[in-house]
Amino acid sequence: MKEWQINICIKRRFGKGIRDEDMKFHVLTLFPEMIRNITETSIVGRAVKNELISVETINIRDYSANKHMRVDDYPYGGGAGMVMEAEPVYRAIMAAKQDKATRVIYMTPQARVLNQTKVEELALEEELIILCGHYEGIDDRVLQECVTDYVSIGDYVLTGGELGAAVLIDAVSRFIPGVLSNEESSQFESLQDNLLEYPHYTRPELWHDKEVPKVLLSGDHKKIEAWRLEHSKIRTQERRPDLLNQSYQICSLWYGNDATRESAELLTARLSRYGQLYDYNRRKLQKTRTCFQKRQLLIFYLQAEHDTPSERQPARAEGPVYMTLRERYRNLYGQETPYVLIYSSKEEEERMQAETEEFRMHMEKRGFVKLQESIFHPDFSEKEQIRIALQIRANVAEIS
Ligand code: 6GU
Repeated sequence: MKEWQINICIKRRFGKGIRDEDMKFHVLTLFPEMIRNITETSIVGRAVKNELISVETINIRDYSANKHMRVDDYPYGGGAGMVMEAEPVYRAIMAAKQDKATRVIYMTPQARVLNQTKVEELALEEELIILCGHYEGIDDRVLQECVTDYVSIGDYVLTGGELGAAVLIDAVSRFIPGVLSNEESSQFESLQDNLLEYPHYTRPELWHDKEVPKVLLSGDHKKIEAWRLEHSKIRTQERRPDLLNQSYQICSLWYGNDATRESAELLTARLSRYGQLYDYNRRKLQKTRTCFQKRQLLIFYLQAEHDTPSERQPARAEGPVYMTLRERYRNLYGQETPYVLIYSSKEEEERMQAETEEFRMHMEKRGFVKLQESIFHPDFSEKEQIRIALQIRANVAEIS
């Protein structure tokens, strides 16, 4: 690792987020006991007790329009099995729905399989309605009218959606601050980088003739991080090679003062456990020819103060001389390498328009592809920061 590639993965700085959001789950089901079971025990149970999340179960049968409390009927067109009627499901949804915009998730094998990105996205909501079907399914008309998200938990068929709902609640709850005792643990995760976790070890050092890898005993954090990244990759190659071509190394290139550095550190850590920072205030780095690969994602951070063209003089006695983007990054080469531009404010975005367009053309010739522009600032709320990180990840997922 080169001297300017400051590895920031050990930095844990999410404590300061001001965030009191909890999460309300409304589960619509014919078998509320199945849901209660998971919400009364373990970590999810503790989170409910501590009022970080709440799980309300609504028995669809209570909304039956029928005096026998029946909720299902024979399918039109014939065939085996029963179909849940639209009306009771509709009434149950309406009972749960205080806010018109609340997302309604239908648990079904006929959907995309839940993944970590979807979980994080759902964790940004304040409330979720989860609909569990049974029998052969639910009358499609109520689904068309009410459901916003279809979620499966894997390519197999279950007897009902309740286990899926339990999985969803568990996975989403981990992202609600305070649910996990160590808040950071949900940020630095396996799968965040589309890589599996490296192997873990604890005492004793020798067990059944097997030793703990020596580097983990060295106390050298840089070496340990490098070892972990390497073994994450090896493990992913062995067990989930399909994930590797969705995996990007985050490289944050910044130029400016401590505010820019902070912005770069924060967003990088939100995007990746293994992100790297390149301090382009360094002349040496500006002069060094640097080639990037296809599987790297470059993030450029702009900063109002330093990037104001009127400040072509030294901004301050100690500050760097203003350089255009193109001058600063003249020695970069890519191979269809995607990049993102980060502005620190809306005003900056407008002011920089002409220059960033010139930069885009310059970069295109050098083998880079612009992915997006965003505004990011360390003072943004935690939610907003996560939203921006998710958006970048979603765009990266689209090109891979
Ligand atoms: Cl969410 N529901 C049901 N019934 N079956 C499934 C599923 C969900 N995910 C995979 N199979």
